[in-house]
Amino acid sequence: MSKDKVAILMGSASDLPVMEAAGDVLTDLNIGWRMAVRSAHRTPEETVAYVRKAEAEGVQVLICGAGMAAHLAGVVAAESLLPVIGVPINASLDGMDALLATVQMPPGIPVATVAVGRAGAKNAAWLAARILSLVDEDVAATLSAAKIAQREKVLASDAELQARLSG
Ligand code: RP5
Repeated sequence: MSKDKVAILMGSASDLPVMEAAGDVLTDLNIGWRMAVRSAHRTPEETVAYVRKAEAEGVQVLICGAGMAAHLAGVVAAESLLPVIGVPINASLDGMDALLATVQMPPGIPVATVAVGRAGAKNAAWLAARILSLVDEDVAATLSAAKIAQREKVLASDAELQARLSG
């Protein structure tokens, strides 16, 4: 059994500059993860094999990023009962093609679709952490601390702004 709780898949190595943001957030949250390039279109058999192995090794959430006709998250959701989070990537048409291909799943095969690009990749990791926190007290505690830190950061930036405006 591996310590990796999240697997990050991407349709092409060209997606890495976006998808690496998901790994960075998971690392910050102290959650084990793995990453691979698997294409729904170019390597369908290897994609399914990767998912099967990840399941067998204890991975609990799957994050899938792809651009253009982005079928990776949908194919993975069709193959696995694990929660699947889809990250649309802007490889053409400002990412609208990937957004619609990822989000418009038929009933019964859900893909939790986040925003296009790096913001979406980051939120995919945050959402994966929230899912894991349901059964992992350490992750729950890390998320609580992160929420407090985010609040304090915003309030500190406002205090700085107010000081500059009044000074
Ligand atoms: C998708 O096609 C990939 O996810 C990528 O976003 C896009 C272009 O792939 P490359 O031609 O750069 O390999 O399958």
